[in-house]
Amino acid sequence: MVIGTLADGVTRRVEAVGDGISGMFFEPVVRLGVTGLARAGKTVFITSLVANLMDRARMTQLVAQSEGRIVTAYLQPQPDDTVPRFDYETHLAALTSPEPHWPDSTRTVSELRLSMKIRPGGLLGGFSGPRTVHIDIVDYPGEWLLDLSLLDRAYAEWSVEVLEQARTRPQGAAFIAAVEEARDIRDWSEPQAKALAEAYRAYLVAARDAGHMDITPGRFLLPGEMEGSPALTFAPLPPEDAPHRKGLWREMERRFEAYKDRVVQPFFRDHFSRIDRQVVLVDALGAIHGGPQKVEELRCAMAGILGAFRPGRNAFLSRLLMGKRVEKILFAATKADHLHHTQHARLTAIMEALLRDARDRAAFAGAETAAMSIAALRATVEETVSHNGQSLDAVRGRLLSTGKQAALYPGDLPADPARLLTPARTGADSWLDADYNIMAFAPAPLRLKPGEGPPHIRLDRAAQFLIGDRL
Ligand SMILES: Nc1nc2c(ncn2[C@@H]2O[C@H](COP(=O)(O)OP(=O)(O)OP(=O)(O)O)[C@@H](O)[C@H]2O)c(=O)[nH]1
Ligand SMILES: [Mg+2]
Repeated sequence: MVIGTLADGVTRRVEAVGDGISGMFFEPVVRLGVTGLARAGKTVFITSLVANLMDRARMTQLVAQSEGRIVTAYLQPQPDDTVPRFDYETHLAALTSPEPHWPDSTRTVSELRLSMKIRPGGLLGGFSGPRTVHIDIVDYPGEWLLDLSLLDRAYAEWSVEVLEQARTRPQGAAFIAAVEEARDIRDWSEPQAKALAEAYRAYLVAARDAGHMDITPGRFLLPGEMEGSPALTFAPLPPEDAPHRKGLWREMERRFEAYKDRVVQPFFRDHFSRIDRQVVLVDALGAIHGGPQKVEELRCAMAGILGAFRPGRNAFLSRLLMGKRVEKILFAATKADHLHHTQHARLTAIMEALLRDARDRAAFAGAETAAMSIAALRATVEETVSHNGQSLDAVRGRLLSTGKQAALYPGDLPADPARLLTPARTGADSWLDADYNIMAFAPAPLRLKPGEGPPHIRLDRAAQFLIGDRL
């Protein structure tokens, strides 16, 4: 009895010392950035990833888990006191309530620390106790990354480019009219500047809602706490030959520069520069459904995003990073539960082709990159339906719009990605020989057994690529 208690006490003391030592000396931290354009699935991804890392029955492709080395995983206060916490509990409650619904759209950067106790593998395994690895997950909008391209550009140059684009789009008509009126204004007033910025923002919102991805400045859609400040109250104006020193053009130029200094640079300094691993979520199915032009925009957006991670991309970033670089970048097509699994390999091949192209365009070298198709939260079941005497591999789920069950056959993705990427590159208006459908499904009610996280598709593979080597 006495010996038992004594021994118990001794091991606990040793444990406490061990904790103290690792706390004092070295607890590795992996900073995992999660990004993607609006509605790509960032919030659902983080929520399901964290839930599945805490309850790991569905994470068999995570090697540390299959080797039985993950002792426990738990949430901890994050290290950064001024960054909003990722609201994990609220998002999980939305997804797992008796009447599950998708989480609300998020507007800003947020962060969550998940700590894992890991038993070392290999020879050391038997000798040392578990060590702690902290995973700091940072959720930020992909639009903010695309702002990096503004740093190398002057106001006049940027204006010409975005005005040209706006002129070709129906959503831009009202804004272009406002620009014509604002030409050469010398005695401008703040309400005029504001009205013009508002018109520009309205155009960006409409363009985004129509599925366009080339939207700058990114913060105009997600203004956060700087809403209404001059750095967020500007708009492109056509170049003027001799802009008046106090005219509207000069003022807009000044605000554009302020945006770069006060909004873009701080984001890269405070968040981006500290990321070790990155996942970029991509709604590839949505783009394919949207047609060749959306796929082309997706391709440009992927190159733009990847370009932000290219070492030596611009002087400001090089100074900031001082040789540090992101080690792994995963491009994941989300919402793969819209497809029967027999088509998943094709979606992955399309993602791989897009990634190859993005690497070429961005002249990217360095980090290890990979492409996958995943679903962070599986909302469908597979089903084979017969249609005109043909049997089709479909998926079934509850429709978001009506709440009714429906089967979806999204169309047959081509085995050769070039069948999509070539028409996209050459500016085709529609897919020639195919039609792709999509439906918005609501999350399915879940009945989870103890130890199980929410159902997913290949979230464990994604986790293995991103953090597996550090566990
Ligand atoms: N079927 C299915 N739909 C998904 C999945 N993940 C996301 N979605 C859908 O995509 C929508 C957007 O997901 P979010 O996680 O909120 O996306 P987000 O990137 O955080 O969006 P913002 O915060 O608005 O930028 C959801 O409301 C769902 O409709 C998934 O794994 N399966
Ligand atoms: Mg979100």
